[in-house]
Amino acid sequence: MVNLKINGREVEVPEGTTILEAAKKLNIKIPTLCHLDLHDIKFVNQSSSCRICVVEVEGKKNLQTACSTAVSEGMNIRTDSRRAVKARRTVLELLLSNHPKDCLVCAKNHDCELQKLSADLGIREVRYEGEMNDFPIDNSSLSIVRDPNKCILCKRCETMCNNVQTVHALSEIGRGFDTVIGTAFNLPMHESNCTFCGQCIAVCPTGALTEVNKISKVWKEINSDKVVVVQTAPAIRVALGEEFGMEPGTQVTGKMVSALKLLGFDKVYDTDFAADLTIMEEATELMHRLKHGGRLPILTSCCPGWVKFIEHNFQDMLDIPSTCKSPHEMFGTLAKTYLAEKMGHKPEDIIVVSVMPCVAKKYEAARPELGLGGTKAVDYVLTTRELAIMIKESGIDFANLQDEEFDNPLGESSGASVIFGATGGVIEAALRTAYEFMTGETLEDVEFHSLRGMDGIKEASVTINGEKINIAVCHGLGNARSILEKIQRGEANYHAIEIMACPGGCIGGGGQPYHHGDMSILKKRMQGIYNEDRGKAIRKSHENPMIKKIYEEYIGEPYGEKAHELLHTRYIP
Ligand code: HC0
Ligand code: SF4
Repeated sequence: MVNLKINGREVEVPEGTTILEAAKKLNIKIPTLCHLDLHDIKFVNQSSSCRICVVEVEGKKNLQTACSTAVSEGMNIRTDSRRAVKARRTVLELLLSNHPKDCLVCAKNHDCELQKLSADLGIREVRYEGEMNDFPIDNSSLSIVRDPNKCILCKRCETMCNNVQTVHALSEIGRGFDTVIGTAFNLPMHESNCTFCGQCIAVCPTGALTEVNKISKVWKEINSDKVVVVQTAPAIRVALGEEFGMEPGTQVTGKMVSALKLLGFDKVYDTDFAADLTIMEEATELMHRLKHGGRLPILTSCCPGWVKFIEHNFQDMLDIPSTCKSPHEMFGTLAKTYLAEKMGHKPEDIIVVSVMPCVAKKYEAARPELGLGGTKAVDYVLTTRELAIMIKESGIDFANLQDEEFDNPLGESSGASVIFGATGGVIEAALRTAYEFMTGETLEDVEFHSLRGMDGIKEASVTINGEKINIAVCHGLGNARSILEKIQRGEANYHAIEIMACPGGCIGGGGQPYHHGDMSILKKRMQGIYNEDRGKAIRKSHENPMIKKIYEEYIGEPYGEKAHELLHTRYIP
């Protein structure tokens, strides 16, 4: 252990602790911009590039960066000396001198860490005026807008993309004033190897990386003659409340439905219904592969960031993901076929909007192989944050809304579908159904706790009909890469694997309310998801009465001919 003094107060911390962490123990906050420590997923951005956290250390001539300087025995530190505070303010003013000051219209207004720090340090003028960068804005992709003029070179996105996700889409280009964080050869994002997972957006402290905004397009549709139907992903309902001051994990399903109706959507449906449908198809596909010697392990295919990752990096393995479309695409397909017939509308008169925690879904919706003869199954994707803006701009008092129910026939769902939103949930839901399909027996205990939680790779074995089925779950693309390499080397003995691109699964998606590095928020959302499952009368997908009905009325057999035509897809090398 090491003993030291910070601002005159004594503290004892383990060897290797940084000044920043030691100060935290004394409830002394040293401001930072580049530093980010998401310890639950072993992600630390320690680039020391912003120099905001400088402190005075007795005996040292220069100020030291608290985020990267380890404590030593007898150290005497001042975080609040005039010299340290003045240096911090100067660094911040220099950053602001080359930053567009369009905060009022910036996508990050109120969520920007640079803006907040300027307010916290009481900056009232920027004393340095000089040249400003004028880089082109990259809005080439369907998911992400990159504005290098707002980048403060903190490298959080680079660490997230390269170290956590192992995609290596972003890195530093150029020198000095001309430095940008960009793609290889500074190509537009849509031409790069970016998976659109959106995790760079989730950690960007400023408005340099944001989602493509579709709010005005959706308003236009709502105010048109079209029938505009909306579906909501599982992970939205435990995070949307945060935008209205509620605790993370608060279940706002009923209020969310009310708000969507007030916004003017003609019908409000649930992606969870389609998640139940996915389970019917995926569980049947697994049984089919087991019975007919198909290639194993089967990999879940509902996460578009992950699908793009395997298409880029493991082209020899494109026969192992499940061929199931993702639930919101299944929903879109059924909305424009089954529902259109039921409602007596032409498919082209129906507009499908998905509210998702994810920015990759925006890109996924435009994939041609998921379309329906020239039209898209899903027309627009909004993130949780975009929905919150629509609710706020409409003056809806969200916190005091009465609960309302989803519309039917595509609004009824089981608890199994809700847990799709957290890492491990898809495979747990599939097991609840596969077990009963394969054994013909009732599964009494539906909760598979070994598949839950924030560990990067989780494993479990379940015995079904005397056969041991080996399961793995991973979240974060770096973990996906290690499991795929293990399969490639022939060292893996799994039957089924769930992969989600975002740490924590969809609850941690790049379109969710910003967590600003507080991982307890993800855990609370996760708890909210499991609470919602526990509160459901039906907790297995195949017991959802609407699912039974749609197979009887329209689809026929799970994994049958019509199911293939409507609900399955292929992968592009
Ligand atoms: Fe997910 Fe989904 S669970 S990807 O994580 O499968 O985005 O929430 O909507 O489609 O259902 C995201 C969340 C979804 C889809 C579902 C899946
Ligand atoms: Fe990297 Fe994901 Fe950001 Fe693309 S969206 S640059 S893959 S972190």
